[in-house]
Amino acid sequence: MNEDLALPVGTTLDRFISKKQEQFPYATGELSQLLRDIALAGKIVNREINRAGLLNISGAYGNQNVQGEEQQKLDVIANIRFIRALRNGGEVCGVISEEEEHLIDTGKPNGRYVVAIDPLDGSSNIDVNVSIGTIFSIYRRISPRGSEVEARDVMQTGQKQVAAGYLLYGSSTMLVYTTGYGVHGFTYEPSLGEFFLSHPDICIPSDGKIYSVNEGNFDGFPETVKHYIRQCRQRAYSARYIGSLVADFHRNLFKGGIYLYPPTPSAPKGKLRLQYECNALAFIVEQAGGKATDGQQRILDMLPESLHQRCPLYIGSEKMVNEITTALQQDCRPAS
Ligand code: AHM
Ligand code: MG
Repeated sequence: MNEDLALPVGTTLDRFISKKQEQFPYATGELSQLLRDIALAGKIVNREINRAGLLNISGAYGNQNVQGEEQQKLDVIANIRFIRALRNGGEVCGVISEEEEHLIDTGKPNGRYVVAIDPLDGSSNIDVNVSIGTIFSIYRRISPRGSEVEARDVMQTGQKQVAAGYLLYGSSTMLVYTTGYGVHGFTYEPSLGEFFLSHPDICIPSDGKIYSVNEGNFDGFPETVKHYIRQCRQRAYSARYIGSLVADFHRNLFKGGIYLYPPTPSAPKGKLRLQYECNALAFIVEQAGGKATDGQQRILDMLPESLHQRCPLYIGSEKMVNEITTALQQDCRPAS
């Protein structure tokens, strides 16, 4: 018999999560269930994304779909899907979303966790069939269970994350996550409707030859960043910039590289959001052996001051992030 014909299909996300939970005798299973809820919402959003072109066609005929509902932009749909899943699950008492101005009380005061989410990241790529993603961070609440969620529950430093991950809707759909014990990647098999473990124990190369930055903003970057980018060019590094953070990050995670979103005069704190974008990817990259800073300090040490706080981001292979961070820190040292 040809062995290839009967290859095992592998480990499902569900099985993997259950197995990991068994290693912790006191685990209640709530975090596991929460990860499953997010994966399920991700499958639904993935389906919507794959039909996006068709939705737009029907949208052109009166902006209504077959159910008579208003056509909505995909980022709004994704926001609704994820928040609904988190609300229904019962493990989450509060959610903050890039798409929502205020903290959302899920009405589940017994929920042990709070979630920060960017439901659909890569807004400029959403309508044009280019890779986009979902980014999430999970924290244990600080306020007592049984009470209403409070602002302090969602204003924790990134190092307090108990889990973080992203979904990448690319040439295939992937879910990558960490609970602080390594980073694991799962690929979606649409015909079976399951995520399968495809990339266990992901490690980022300690150095790389890819730099990812919007060079259209070059003239507005700090001199030190300009100098770093010029060095990348002189070393003949490859410039790769999709404009979807998840996709750019994911490529660099596997190939080695650095993603930069520096401050500019029009965005003095950069563009990316500490709570929905930077923290989750910083947790993942550190777990994979890489680094993430805002140019001065570790992203995971930053205490958020407001819900939609922005921060510069330098993230990726350790040596590359060290090089630019050291240079930026020197800029800020008082002259002796
Ligand atoms: P978004 O949350 O509105 O999608 O913005 C975040 C995105 C990132 O995915 C991407 O890396 C960056 O914005 C691109 O910004 P720019 O177009 O300024 O290069
Ligand atoms: Mg975003």
